Amino acid sequence: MKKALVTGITGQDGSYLAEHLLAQGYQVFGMVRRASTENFERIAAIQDRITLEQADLLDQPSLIDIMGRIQPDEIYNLAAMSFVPTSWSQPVLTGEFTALGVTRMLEAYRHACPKARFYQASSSEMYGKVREVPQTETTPFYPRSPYGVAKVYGHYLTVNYRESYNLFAVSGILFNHESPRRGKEFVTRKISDGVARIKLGLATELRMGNTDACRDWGFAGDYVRAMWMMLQQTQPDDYVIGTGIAHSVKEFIEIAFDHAGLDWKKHVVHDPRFMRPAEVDHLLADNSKARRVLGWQPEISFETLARMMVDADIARLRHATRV
Ligand code: NAP
Ligand code: F7E
Repeated sequence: MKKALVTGITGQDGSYLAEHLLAQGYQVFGMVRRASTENFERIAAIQDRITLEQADLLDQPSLIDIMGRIQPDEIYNLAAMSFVPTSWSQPVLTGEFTALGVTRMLEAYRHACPKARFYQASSSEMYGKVREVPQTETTPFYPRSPYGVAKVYGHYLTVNYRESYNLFAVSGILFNHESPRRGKEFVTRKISDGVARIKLGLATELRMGNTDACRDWGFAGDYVRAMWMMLQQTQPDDYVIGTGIAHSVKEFIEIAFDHAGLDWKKHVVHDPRFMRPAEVDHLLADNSKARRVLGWQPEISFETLARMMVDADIARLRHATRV
């Protein structure tokens, strides 16, 4: 039985990846940081089938300790401070988690279990103010937030450790991916949750920032398959993962409100508090390498994703409030 260690297992991607790995017959170990209250909502359904280990990206000895004890075959480094606006208000902590955290993970890996395979969660935010359209594995980076800058560091460090120490370390450059498990501050989930609240009479308006921004949005369940596929190749390499189709925030709003039988113009209010100091205007993936080499392709469309998220939030709030 293969062993996988997943950091960030309590997050959106970690929970879907853990389910995928269990379905492939892996023994799954999840790294969690100590908190005064448990934060296991997303992994509640699989908690009795996985092993949780306490460690922290800020604490080098704890990382060496869990990798040394578990001796994983595969390591998926998904843990990070992942919300872009917080990276301006907490830039130093973002650097510690999202940049230096990768160094600590790679150091633990090369000393404690160098025969393992390592996945780093890189991001389309590295392209920022894009240098070419669509973006490929060779498009130069131009990050627009402390988060994007930190991810560029983690990306190049992963490449450097692969080349310096001959490790099987790969970097997945994933474009935005969403699901009913997405954190509620990210734009898609903010909209689906807002639509559900308005539909059930719990709210009347939804306050939004820049609705002209465009992203290449996919479904998180499809994207964790790509992470796993990258670690099954004969050679370590980096891959862009996205759908190849971009949509605006406004389009997501229209589909989500329409699906609930609501007119978005009556409810959506512009709020400058949600504008960013530097914006990423338009991201679009060229996923041809992933399709060709990995045989990966996305299954869930943008429209299906938006409707799935609205349905899930309406069902969740109906259950919670018995409306
Ligand atoms: P998420 O839902 O925000 O989850 C982040 C995870 O990191 C949580 O489990 C969190 O634990 C953990 N974490 C944060 N700081 C930690 C620390 N100091 N020590 C240990 N664990 C820590 O993020 P996601 O959407 O699943 O994304 C997964 C990864 O992919 C992240 O690295 C993100 O930056 C990257 N990424 C995401 C996307 C996307 O569209 N979703 C696209 C490209 C790249 P707690 O539960 O304790 O907070
Ligand atoms: O914003 C605009 C906002 O916060 C998307 C993370 O997973 O994907 C994510 O980063 C767009 C931006 O995601 C609101 O200005 C408008 O242009 O959902 P988001 P993100 O910043 O693209 C990448 C790939 C990651 O790696 C990150 O970890 O939507 N927008 N109005 C808004 N965004 C938010 N959050 N809230 C608004 O009210």
